[in-house]
Amino acid sequence: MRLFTVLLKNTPKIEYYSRFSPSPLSIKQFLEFGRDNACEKTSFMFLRKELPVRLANTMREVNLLPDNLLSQPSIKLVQKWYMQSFVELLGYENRKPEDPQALNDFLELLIEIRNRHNDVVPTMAQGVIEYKEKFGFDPFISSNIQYFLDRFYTNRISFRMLINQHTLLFGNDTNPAHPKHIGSIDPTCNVAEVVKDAYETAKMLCEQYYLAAPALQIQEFNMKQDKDKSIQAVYVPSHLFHMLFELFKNSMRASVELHEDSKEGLPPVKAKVTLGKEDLSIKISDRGGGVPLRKIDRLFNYMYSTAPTPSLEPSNTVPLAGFGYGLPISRLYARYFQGDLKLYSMEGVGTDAVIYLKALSSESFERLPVFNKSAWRHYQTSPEADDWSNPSKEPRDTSKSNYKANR
Ligand code: W6P
Repeated sequence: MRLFTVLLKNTPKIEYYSRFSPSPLSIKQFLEFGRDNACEKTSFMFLRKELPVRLANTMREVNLLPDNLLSQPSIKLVQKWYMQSFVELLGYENRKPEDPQALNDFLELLIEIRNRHNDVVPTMAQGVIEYKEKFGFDPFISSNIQYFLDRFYTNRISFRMLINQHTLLFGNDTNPAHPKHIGSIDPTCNVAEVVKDAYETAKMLCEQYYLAAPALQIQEFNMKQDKDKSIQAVYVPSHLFHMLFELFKNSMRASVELHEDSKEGLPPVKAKVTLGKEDLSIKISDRGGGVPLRKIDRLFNYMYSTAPTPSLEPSNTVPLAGFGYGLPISRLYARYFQGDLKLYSMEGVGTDAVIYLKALSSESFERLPVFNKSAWRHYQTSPEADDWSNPSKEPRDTSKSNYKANR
């Protein structure tokens, strides 16, 4: 069936499911559910409703994008994937949880859906490129896209989190490498170990490309647990790795490019891991020359950081490319469980990047976008005339410079 026909037939269902708000879970809840005698039937009954709810909320929001963007072929392709997954999930509305066949089919469907959605991020990026090539960079569209993609990718992170928990807990492949993990969660995640891991991986890329890489120095301040024990988190190590790897790539690139020809050698990248009552924080500091404040926002801007004509081929991308979608998506991973990722740069010297995580798994609830009136309003606002003064080139020309003609 054509997309149009499928869409027409299922519009009432999308509408129905999008009226429910997604139900956020905390890491503690993920853990408790998965820990002892996790029940596949319960998980099945939760997911056959929650997954369509999360899909429908996001699908409604996609439709609010400007027509010029929606009509790009890459965006259409992504919409098709969402529609197909949504329809396939609806096939379980009336299946019996007592039927072992239904449970097995459902598990296989989740794996299929996960694979289908593997390339959503580069494909959406391609859509933004297609738009930019045809219509150019527009600050209004850019802020629309920023708002949308932050929510869309957060939804995707959450969707994959739910799928991964189900398939890891109930698939036959019980994770042999990490028997202590509950699905994708490590209840005793050694943060410094993940820091070292991410550093080593970035270092290999850096050395391949630049034939040198900065050293790493790690410091820990455990103000909460056993003072001399390394800091542990209840967290998804793959999320943490993703963020740290991205930060290390950026720090290494800046450091090597600034100090390539200097005799003093490469300044090390320093990592500081701290644990307080509320926050578990990880700071990565480089001496790579920093970024002026004016340019910091751009590092997180999707439209700005999509290169004009990149290729989807990984072989054509530069190692340590950085400044792609890596930073904005890393920040979404941090925010997903109520943390954050911030950059503090001092131009001329270097940059501190800080990842903030919640120290308590009972406080790390999923932070999920909801499709509602308030979200809808974000897409309707027209570009306002600026409500801050513009410096004039000719000082005190009272005849025109500050005359309120703009709006
Ligand atoms: C830089 C630019 C940057 C982005 C993110 C993390 C670290 C750094 N260092 O110079």
